[in-house]
Amino acid sequence: MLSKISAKSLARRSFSSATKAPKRVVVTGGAGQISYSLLFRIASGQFLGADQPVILNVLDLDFMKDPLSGVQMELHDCAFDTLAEVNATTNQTEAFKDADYIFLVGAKPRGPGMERADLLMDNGKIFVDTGKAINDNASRDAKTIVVGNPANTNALICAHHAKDIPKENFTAMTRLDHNRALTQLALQTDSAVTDIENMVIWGNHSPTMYPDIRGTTVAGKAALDLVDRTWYEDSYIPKVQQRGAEIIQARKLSSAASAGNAALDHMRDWVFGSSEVLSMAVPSEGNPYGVPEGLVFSFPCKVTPGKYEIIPGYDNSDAFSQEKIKATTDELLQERDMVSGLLN
Ligand code: NAX
Repeated sequence: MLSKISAKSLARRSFSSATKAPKRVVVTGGAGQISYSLLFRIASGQFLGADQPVILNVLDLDFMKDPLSGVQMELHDCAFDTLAEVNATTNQTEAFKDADYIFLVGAKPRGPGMERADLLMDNGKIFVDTGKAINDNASRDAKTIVVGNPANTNALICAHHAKDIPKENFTAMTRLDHNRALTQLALQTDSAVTDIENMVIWGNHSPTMYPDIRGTTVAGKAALDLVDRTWYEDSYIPKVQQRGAEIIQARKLSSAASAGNAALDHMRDWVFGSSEVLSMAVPSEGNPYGVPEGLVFSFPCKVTPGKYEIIPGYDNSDAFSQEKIKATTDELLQERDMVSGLLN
């Protein structure tokens, strides 16, 4: 049985931007480690700007209500100018009420001996309820990013059950993979990440993703002219694909601050636009690449304020790209088959 912990409205000192109405931002998995980084950045204005008050609704499961209330206390203790209110709750209806922006971070982790299919089903069921709760409570324009794994398929399920909200408002995060790909290329070419343009992650947020540098430039030069093809295929691609596992091995914990950072990048760029080519996992409906419809797939995207579009024109006809894109597409099709009972 879900219960509300508290919903204390803070009497904040006056905003420099008192004329702006607060935006409601929801973060699920609020007591988890990604949220412990993400929440403080949203609250401090790094998501919507220093002149935009936010009301943060932070959701976790009932058994996490004590740690969740501790996070709420710490948010209070920061006295952020942009934080109008912080509500810690274990009640989905309350969390998603009138939400403008939704970060779905919470998910069940893969336990010992658990098969991928079990993980998909267990999390899938969560995202059925979440989709319905968003549908029944959030703003009709609410924009959602799914971070909790398996992120692409969770987003698909969630969008399916939020029947009155446009599908394209549900996305999944491959921005961490994109950022990892940028930095690994910058390190190899002894350049800055800001020198790199046109990086693309195709497909699933999983080890089948395809980090594609065929069109990428580094300070205006073709990336593939600057690196060895063997390095690209045998070192770079596996490094980006397996970076999450590498972090777990080193830190004994999974990526947290970098994941929170990527979620913030994804949502901020979606809200404000960007001149960069960005990787976003988005519904595949109407995509120009022949990826089957009914998946949430990472494509190169152009983002203008409030709107993204899949960028057409990448030539994926070479055998290498075809094989990579097929592998990640097949995996997403298999995931969808495994949860087909949740997509009725
Ligand atoms: P933690 O285990 O630290 O925190 C997860 C929190 O979510 C817990 O407090 C848990 O109680 C809560 N939770 C579980 N189900 C919930 C539900 N139905 N409603 C609300 N809260 C719920 O995990 P953390 O390290 O924060 O990672 C969160 C998710 O992000 C995991 O699924 C993880 O696999 C995924 N990741 C996704 C990445 C991506 O690029 N898409 C990268 C980082 C991360 O691995």
